[in-house]
This record gives sequence, structure tokens and C-alpha cells, in this order.
Amino acid sequence: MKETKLPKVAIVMGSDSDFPVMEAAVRFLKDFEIETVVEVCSAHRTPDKASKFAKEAADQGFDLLIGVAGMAAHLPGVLAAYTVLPVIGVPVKASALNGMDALLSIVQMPPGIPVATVSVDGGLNAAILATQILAVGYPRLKDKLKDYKETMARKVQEKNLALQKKLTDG
Ligand code: RP5
Repeated sequence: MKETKLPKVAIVMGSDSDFPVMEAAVRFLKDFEIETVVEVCSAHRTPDKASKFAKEAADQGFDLLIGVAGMAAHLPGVLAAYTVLPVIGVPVKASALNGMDALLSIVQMPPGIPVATVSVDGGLNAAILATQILAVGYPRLKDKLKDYKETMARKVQEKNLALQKKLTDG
């Protein structure tokens, strides 16, 4: 398949305080040459902006949205309500409930409006999952993902060998 446009992802965060959870994700997406827009946009504090962003996302050329929020985290669900683009949700640990509040708010979507939810503070996995979804339409991403996995496996193997040596040497 010929790629006619660059893949484009939006990371939409409920607050700038969510950004540390997404820093590795931004690095990953950049490394994969995926155009990445990061936007602060709250389902509760700026609801009009959140719905507008989601409604216009497909026309703006986005392929996928990553919604990031803590506490009563309605942002990914609101984004999903207003678009047919796939939405990945990242629950953030931002309260005394250690992210359980955000996790349940994001994962327990009603039938008809799915949000693909990653682990609490799982920003990097959201970026990897986004890339895997995009790879269906952007074949070059597939090869890069294979390299990424191979490198990861090699590093684990190196760590295992180092540990075995340490155990043997005492
Ligand atoms: C949520 O409330 C945000 O996504 C953030 O995780 C949390 C706290 O926001 P701030 O008070 O730090 O802006 O809407």
C-alpha cells in the first residue's frame, strides 16, 4: 500500500500535570516519525473544547486519539463519543485512589463507545499500541515495530546472561 500522508496522532490530556506520564510516549512516537500533537483539553473544565477537538479530529487529519486523564477521568470517553477514530485511554495516578478512579472511569465504557484502555500511567504502552494500530495502514511502521521488539528481546537476553554470570561467579 502506498502511503499518501504521514500518520498523525493527538495526545489529549486533561491537565498539563498529566504530561510526565506521556513523555516517553511522545519520544516513542517521534522516533517512529508519527506526527504528534499534544493538547491540554479537559472534559470537565473545557467541555466545549474537548467535544470540538474530537468532532474535528478526523478532518484535521488525525488517525487516532490518545486521551489521558486522572481522577474521574471522562476525557477519553468524551473524545470517543464524538469521533469514529480509535481512542486509547491512559488512566493517570492523580489522587488518593492511586489511579483506580481513573482506570475504572476509562475502562468501563458503555456498549457502543469503546476506549482501548492501557495500564495506570501506561503512557508508553499507549504509544506502542497506537503505532501497532496505525501499522495496518502505514506498512513502514510494521518493520520498525519488529525491530523495536527484537531490540527489546535482545536486551532482556543480555540482562539474563549478565545475571547468570553474576550467579556463577558468586
Ligand atoms: C484530571 O484531573 C486531569 O487529567 C489530571 O489528571 C487531574 C488533576 O488535574 P490538575 O488539578 O493537576 O490540573 O482532570
